[in-house]
Amino acid sequence: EYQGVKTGIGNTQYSGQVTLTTTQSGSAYTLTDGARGGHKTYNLNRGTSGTGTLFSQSSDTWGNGSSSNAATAGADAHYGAALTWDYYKNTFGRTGIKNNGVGAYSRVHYGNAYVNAFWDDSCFCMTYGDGSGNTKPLTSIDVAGHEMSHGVTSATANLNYSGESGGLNEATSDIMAAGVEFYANNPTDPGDYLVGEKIDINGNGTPLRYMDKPSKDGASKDNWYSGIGGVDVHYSSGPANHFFYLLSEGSGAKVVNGVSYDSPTADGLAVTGIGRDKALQIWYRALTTKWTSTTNYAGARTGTLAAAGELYGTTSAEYKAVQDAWAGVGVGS
Ligand code: ASN
Ligand code: ZN
Repeated sequence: EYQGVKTGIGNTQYSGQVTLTTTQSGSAYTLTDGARGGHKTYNLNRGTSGTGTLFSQSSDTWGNGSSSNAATAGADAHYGAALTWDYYKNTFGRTGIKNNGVGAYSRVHYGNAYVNAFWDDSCFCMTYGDGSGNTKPLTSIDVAGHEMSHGVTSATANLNYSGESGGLNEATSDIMAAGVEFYANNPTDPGDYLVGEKIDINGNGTPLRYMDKPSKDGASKDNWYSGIGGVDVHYSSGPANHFFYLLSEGSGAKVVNGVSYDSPTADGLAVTGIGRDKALQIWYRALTTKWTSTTNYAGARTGTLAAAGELYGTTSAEYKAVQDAWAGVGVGS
């Protein structure tokens, strides 16, 4: 019987109509991405264990844009996984989460009205709940990029998920999520320095996190302080997210893709941004070649400076911007 890589259509909830890489097997199509390590997307149908069933149907058009159609979340998740694969491959030359060419798998419709998504190293898989009222699945591009990047962190620096290293682990996922979202260049979900702006987790349209001024979420820290290692890793990520924003875009007011940002600095001094692409290269190089499981904020500064020195030279504007952006969030001087 015929087997082959196909290009299907996804009618997603958060990203409009997209193309999906699928597999034809006889008369059926499945959400199996033969172009990206065989990444498969499964329907848990509200279960919480195993893999449920591989999405399979007689047509290669998936979902209808509404959460009431089970394949819609499948389309969003399959698309997000493909984007994340392509982003790492084309931005950093990384082929898959472990850089071994092997795809992970996704599970959607986890539990009942489960308002979270998570990466799990032990199954090498990612899982999405359906959100409040089972109508807001957590399958947006940035959440996919965030969760799969936890797998990349595990496979590289393996930053411990507590204390300052835990904040750096969380920030790495937020930073790479922004990278994936900008890379996608999707008109329905343009790139931004916000996390979770599509999934309405607060019920009032606000995002989960803000990278220009993390404290806008009411809990995240804008700047490093002694003792920040004692707060939840999703809030101690703040200074690193803030660093990344400052390094990319610089301090002060700015509009990017129609979103207004205003990023103050801890020391009141201006930071001149070097652009997101260079900032991502510096962060990724530090993550994959400088940091270890116990790296703290001081070590993150040292590692990103070493990375910037190797990439651009120690007398470069990029190196100085890394120094200035860390000073802007209270790390080093
Ligand atoms: N969605 C959460 C996160 O990726 C799950 C967790 O707490 N690890 O951070
Ligand atoms: Zn996370």
